[in-house]
Amino acid sequence: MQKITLYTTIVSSTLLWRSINFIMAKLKKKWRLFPARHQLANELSQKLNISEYIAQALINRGITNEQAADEFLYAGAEHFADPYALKGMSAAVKRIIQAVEVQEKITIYGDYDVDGITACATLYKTLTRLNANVEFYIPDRQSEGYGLNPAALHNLIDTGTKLVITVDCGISAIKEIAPIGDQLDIIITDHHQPPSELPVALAIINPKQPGCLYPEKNLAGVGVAFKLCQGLWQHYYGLETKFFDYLDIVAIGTVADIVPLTGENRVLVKLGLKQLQTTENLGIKALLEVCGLRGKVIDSGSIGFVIAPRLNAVGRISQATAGVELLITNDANYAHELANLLDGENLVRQNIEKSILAKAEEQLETVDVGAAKVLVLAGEEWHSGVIGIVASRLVDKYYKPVIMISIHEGVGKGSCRSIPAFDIYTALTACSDLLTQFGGHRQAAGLSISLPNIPLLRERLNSLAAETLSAADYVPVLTIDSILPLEEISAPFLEQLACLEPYGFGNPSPVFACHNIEMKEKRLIGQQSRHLKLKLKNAAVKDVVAWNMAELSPLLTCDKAIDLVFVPKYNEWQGQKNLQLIAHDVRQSPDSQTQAELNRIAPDRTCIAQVYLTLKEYNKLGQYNFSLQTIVNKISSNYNVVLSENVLTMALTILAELDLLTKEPQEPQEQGTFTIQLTPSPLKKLDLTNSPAFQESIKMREEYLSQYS
Ligand SMILES: [Mn+2]
Repeated sequence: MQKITLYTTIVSSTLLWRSINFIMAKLKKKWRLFPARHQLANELSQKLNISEYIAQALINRGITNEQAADEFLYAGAEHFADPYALKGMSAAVKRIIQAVEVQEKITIYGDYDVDGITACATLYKTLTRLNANVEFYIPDRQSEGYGLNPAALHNLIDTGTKLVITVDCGISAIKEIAPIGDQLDIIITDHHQPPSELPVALAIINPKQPGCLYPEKNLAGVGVAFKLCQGLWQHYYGLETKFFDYLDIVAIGTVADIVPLTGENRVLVKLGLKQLQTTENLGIKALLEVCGLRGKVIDSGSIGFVIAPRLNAVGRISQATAGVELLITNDANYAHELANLLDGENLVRQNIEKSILAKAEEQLETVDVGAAKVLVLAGEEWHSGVIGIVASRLVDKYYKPVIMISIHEGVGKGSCRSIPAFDIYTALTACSDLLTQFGGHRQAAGLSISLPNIPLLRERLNSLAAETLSAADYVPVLTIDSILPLEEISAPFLEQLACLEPYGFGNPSPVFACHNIEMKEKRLIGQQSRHLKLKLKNAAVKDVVAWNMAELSPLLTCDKAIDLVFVPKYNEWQGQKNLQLIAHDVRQSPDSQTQAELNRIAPDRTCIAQVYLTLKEYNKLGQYNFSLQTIVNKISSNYNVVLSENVLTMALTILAELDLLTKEPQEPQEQGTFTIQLTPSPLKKLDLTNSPAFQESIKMREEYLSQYS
């Protein structure tokens, strides 16, 4: 018995050690600060009456002039482009009107993902309001797959459909459409990349097709469907009538499809989110209630993490039709029934996901994960609708490219998710001789493979990654907009910050950093104590929450200083608004030894203040001429700090850039001596970050630290 216990102790401590090693590796993130553009930020800040830090965030997003910034901050419906600028719009509208007039049966042909479901619902609701005779069709994910298929089209012909309008699919359906001939009119609306040869259809609406001058190329499928609705509405009710009734649905599809939230997409989502908050849509209302979002602030995160997975779940597990039904129903009871169904399906999906994730982690136990460059995992009958999500989770956890392969009847179907440095599509192309089929893009792809080739693929991808990636490519990068003094965070600041929303793909939330903030309390919170809560010894902000970062806790010591990467947010609880920082990363500020090292590289605030005060003391005594060594000696005796002449020179440059002193070589020229005179103390509060040399200094210190962490 004794022996066995000992044995298990050894095994578990080895495992524990491995996992600790792993967590340490995972925690290490590189902090990368955007270059500060003080002059421009200052200019924008004054012209738009916004904080300089907000202006800098705009600049970081490529918005560098007043007009662009104004449009970005206050974008509204006036930025919607004319739907008739889409090639094919007039022809499509004309044919649909004709169908409405003679009550021909129209079928909307959609897709089982959230984009397809919402596109279908938006067009269905619009056509119903225009008194069309309309139905919809969503192919089954498992038995039919994505896009148009001949059997489904023939079935539609047999049941009396005269006009098919596709949403979120159809642009590649040359073969499927060709044999239909004139038995059916087809209007294609899609947003996927068109192939070189387009299908023969009555009209094609796709902003990416050749010859389409529409300015917004990145619309989701639901965005394209919405433009068609807008076009129809304008035809019936004139140019002046705005048609924005279903933007709540449009926002859900646009966020879920992960198209860039810039330009028209951003406006659609911005207005749509507002509409969601007070939605009249019975299905959405019921769904919000089921997932506990009723009455809460709904942002793009609520769509991405709560609403979309539930709509997606029905398409993944059973029938996506229920998703469309939910969005179009006018019956409150039915809406609740469907919302519960979706929620239940999502629970099923979560459980399948958990069990596959557990099996994947089990396989990883037998692999040297630290040494692997690409993780290739395979299992019998892993649910094909869920392996992509599991692959994403593993990428989040291990920060390595992951391929999850589900084996069914001797054939492997895989979902690939990658890290930014590794182009998985190009890598698969290089392995195409091992694959039966593959497709996708840089960060996500799919493949089919025969079983014997799986180990070969693993080997080939690992050596490819070993050749092309460096160790640094496996360190996640945290991009920081600017160093933000906590005193800057105020109600108006947060209001201005909110104008940059909605965040998401293509428009990430601004992220800030601060250094040397004393932390006086830490504790674990939440279920299974997964989250970390910190209390700061700071007048402006006291609370920091670090979601899912409990493992950082042992690395932090109370009553010492920390460095933080964060997003400021109001936390609303029981009617109380409380400012908190949502941490993206936390680390202990460098200890005194590292601090001393840092002071040999570049000056920080304290060091600059010491230089300033020392010079002030001399000037008071009427002394203006110095060698650098004199100042170094004086600072050393005053503060017990040894500065290098280099660092002192940088500090003097920073003070000069802030107009706090003038520094001239002494006349007659004597080697290494200067006349240094302080200017009268400035009245307004001093901002060190206005000095480019100070920015440079921060960067040098950051780089030094990143080598050490
Ligand atoms: Mn889509």
